[in-house]
Amino acid sequence: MRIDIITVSPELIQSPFEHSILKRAQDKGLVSVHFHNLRDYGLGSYKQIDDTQFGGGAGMVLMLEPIDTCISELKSQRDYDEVIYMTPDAKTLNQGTANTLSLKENIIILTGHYKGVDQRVRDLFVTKEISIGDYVLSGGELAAAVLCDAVIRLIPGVLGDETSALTDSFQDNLLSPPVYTRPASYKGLTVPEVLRSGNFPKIDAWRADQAYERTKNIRPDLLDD
Ligand code: 6GU
Repeated sequence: MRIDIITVSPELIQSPFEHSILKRAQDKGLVSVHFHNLRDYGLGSYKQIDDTQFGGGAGMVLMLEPIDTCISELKSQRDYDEVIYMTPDAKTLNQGTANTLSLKENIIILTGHYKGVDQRVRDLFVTKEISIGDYVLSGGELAAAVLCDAVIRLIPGVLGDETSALTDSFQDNLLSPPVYTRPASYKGLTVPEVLRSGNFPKIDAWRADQAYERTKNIRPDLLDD
């Protein structure tokens, strides 16, 4: 998989890709991530990338031309499955979307800033818009890093234990059951007996029950569908 990230702040998004699982995925050649500084495609000697909005109002808007130039250059080099725009005014990211995206070959992720991008960017180039939740971040960069983490860890071969992504919370619309490690007893708090019983069918049943109870208490909305 190849991911091209277009941003006004590459420095804000690069470091998560230099550590842990995201780094290992790249080292293994399972994904390549490329950053493009929108400023490099800016207009004139000031490399202008934003302007005030028509109709008035506070906040700058990212201009159409620099984004067009950058996306067109990328598209001239290869075909893209999706051009994703990170914005709070979109459908919220979920595990299903992450699963779908993990199967794509080439994607572009555009991150907004300031007041966002000229609407015509969205009309002309963007194929999918994603928010990561109902709150506002200063820019789409951190949201793009969140999206990439959720997607990249699902690419086959990225996680050491092939099955571990499958038992994650949300993979099956249930929250994860509680987990414990040594010591079996600590300051009077003991690990549930069943987990130390060695009876694996019983352990599975206990975990399924706990997952359901947790979901019912914390996220009943997940049980609706
Ligand atoms: Cl994708 N961008 C911004 N700026 N804020 C957000 C977001 C995205 N998702 C939730 N809040």
